[in-house]
Amino acid sequence: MEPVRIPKETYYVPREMKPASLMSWSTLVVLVSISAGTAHADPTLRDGNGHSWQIDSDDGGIRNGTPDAFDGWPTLCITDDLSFAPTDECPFDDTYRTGFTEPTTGLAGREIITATVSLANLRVHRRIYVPDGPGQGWARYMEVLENPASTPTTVRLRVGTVSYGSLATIDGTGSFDVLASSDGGEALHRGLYWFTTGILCLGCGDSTVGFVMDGPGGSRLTTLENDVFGYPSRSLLWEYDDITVPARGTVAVVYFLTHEVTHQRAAVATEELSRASITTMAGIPETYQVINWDSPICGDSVLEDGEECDDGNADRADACTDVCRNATCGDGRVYAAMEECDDGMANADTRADRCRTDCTAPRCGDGVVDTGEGCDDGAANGTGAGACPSDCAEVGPSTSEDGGAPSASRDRGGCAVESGKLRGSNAFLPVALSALFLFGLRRRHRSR
Ligand SMILES: [Ca+2]
Ligand SMILES: [Ca+2]
Ligand SMILES: [Ca+2]
Ligand SMILES: [Ca+2]
Repeated sequence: MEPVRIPKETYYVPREMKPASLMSWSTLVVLVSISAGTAHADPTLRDGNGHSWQIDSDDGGIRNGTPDAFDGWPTLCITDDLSFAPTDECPFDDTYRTGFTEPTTGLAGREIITATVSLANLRVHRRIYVPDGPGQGWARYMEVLENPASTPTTVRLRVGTVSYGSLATIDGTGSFDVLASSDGGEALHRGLYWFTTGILCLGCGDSTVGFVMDGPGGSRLTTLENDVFGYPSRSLLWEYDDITVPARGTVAVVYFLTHEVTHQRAAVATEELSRASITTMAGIPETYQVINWDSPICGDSVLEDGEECDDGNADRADACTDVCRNATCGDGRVYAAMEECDDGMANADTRADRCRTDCTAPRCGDGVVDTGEGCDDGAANGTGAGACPSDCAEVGPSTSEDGGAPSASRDRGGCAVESGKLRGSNAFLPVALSALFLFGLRRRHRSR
């Protein structure tokens, strides 16, 4: 039996439960960590969903994520030994380590740039970009390989678990479950370009995570495995082989990681990231040759395969969204001129305080008792005869005009129940108990 996991950090608080003051967290929080006697700063970026990404200043991996995810992952290994096998552990000399040199930042503080080190005759650094726009629960990793020599160099690049299990989000279950993927299957293989995995462990703060290894038109993936180094449920690596860095040129390998708190949101967010846009590819220097993406760019004003529209911007609130889809209710983006709200798959017509499935905000008259409402009978509000008043205010005993006879609203006992069905059963309960009591009295009377 697996031991119960103890959360390493704070419990995850769903976005809708956070006070407004916490929703505007500062964009960059630098936490100082003490590790193995070495003091170093590990910068933490918070994404657009309020989740944190703490970047290890030594290897550029994610030291910790909240909700708990990725811990210690991904490490980078680069070798010019092209016979290197996926089952081989990366030699220390091929593994990216900075010696805890302080990272710098780019993209207005949203990108962590780790120190440059020499590996396989290349100058190597990592860039981790975490935007904080609405719904942006992701990090973009960019491995940058600069060739200072006058001759080209060909290398093999590994991302992920290098020598031991370190993908905390999928531990504890003994299995590695692919929840959604670019081909709809549940197996990892080199033909995939995105997938999601993870467990939702209630109370432990784990999240569902997604991986976009490369763009569908530019795949260079040659290995994608999770069963390595004896850690089938805690290891994950992939490789890009035969990467030739031109003389005095710079090559970049770009991939994305997502944090979400439901499987459905993770699948949607990860699939959307697999389609490149001016937002997801922001800030990549033109001198970098990105070798694993060859996709249409959403936002370049050119209507291409896979795009319903392209209005040349990254605005997600207009008629053509930031993923080049025509705006619809349910796409998780508030179409400014047409919708009051849109929480995507969280839209609901029977839950309190949710955005409704027609993208209108919860209100008095929608038939659901929302915060601030004592009752809500929908179209029956204000029709009298015990119905909820037209302003959805609770009808209290002192304001009753019938001398204190129970009103339908009072029968609800003031409980903020969510659906009409639940309210109906609440009102029915005292009646049923009274009937049973009277029935029992009658039987006792007859039996005498
Ligand atoms: Ca386009
Ligand atoms: Ca737009
Ligand atoms: Ca919408
Ligand atoms: Ca309501």
